[in-house]
Amino acid sequence: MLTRVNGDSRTMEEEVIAGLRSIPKTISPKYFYDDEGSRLFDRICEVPEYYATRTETSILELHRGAILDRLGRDLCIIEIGAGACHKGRLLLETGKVSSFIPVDISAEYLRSQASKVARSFPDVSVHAVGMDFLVSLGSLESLLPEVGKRVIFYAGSSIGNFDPPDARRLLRQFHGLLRKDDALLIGYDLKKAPTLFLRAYNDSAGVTAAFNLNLLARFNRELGADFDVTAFRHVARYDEALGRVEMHLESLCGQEVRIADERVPFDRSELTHTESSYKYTKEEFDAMAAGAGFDSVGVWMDPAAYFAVGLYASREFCRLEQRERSS
Ligand code: AVJ
Repeated sequence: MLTRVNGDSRTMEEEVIAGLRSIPKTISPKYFYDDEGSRLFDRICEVPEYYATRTETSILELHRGAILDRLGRDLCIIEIGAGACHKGRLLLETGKVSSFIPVDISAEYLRSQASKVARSFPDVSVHAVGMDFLVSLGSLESLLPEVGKRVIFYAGSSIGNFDPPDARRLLRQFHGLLRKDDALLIGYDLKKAPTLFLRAYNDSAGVTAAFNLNLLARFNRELGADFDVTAFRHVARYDEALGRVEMHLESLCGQEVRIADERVPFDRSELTHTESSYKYTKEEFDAMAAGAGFDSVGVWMDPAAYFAVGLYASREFCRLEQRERSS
């Protein structure tokens, strides 16, 4: 079964033009994932330098039994940004899950993947939800089962795309869907030697560069823009003070680009910020989650401590509100 939820949001055209009119220029990373971008992201997950997906999968494969044992049986897994549902499947394979609610903005793709999941796990009730969770998360509430423990599953260090205040707000929204002792299971990328980040976001096969530049090609395809993709260059760097990898597109010359009916000037060497990917220590992440109403239950890492999967229990909401009032 698929439910679609349409929230009001600005169109891609409005949002892209506003971002390119701001200083510095920015483009939201959510626009990476058209069909071509999703395909390129899958290829990023295969390049040797990009450790994140591979490492998270190995953590889940090794520890999923122990992780879910902390929660009991008859779990309801709500996977946010589920895509191909590969990681959700890893949890369903434990046999401890009775319902699975994958949520993704690409409704059609999600429908086909979710029906495959339903066929593989006939005892699990599967209900796919096609929506932009940044716009409509609240409308999930009416779709969640009353019985069983709810587990929001947000994998892949997608949380890293948000500036910490926005990340905390998103965690708080997740908290709003949970009752006392329901859980959040979340993957995040750990702080480590900057050279490892630089390699991971500047892979030698150039797949990350193609992924970044695909934004411009997508705007040419879908917004009738006239970007010369060869006149921009992929840049990735690590800002140690902010604890984030940044991706940018650098204009290689002074140029003017048309998008819809607008003309946007770019200076030579001007950067357009296309993605942040925040890295955390366990302590930093626990503190942010605590600020959103979550107590740490456990954390699992790979032996090299590249990546972490954290399990958090939701405190009751009234206590959180009291704490906020008193602080
Ligand atoms: C999907 C946001 C987790 O930040 O590492 C990979 C996206 N960008 N290579 C990340 C990404 C460039 C990825 N996330």
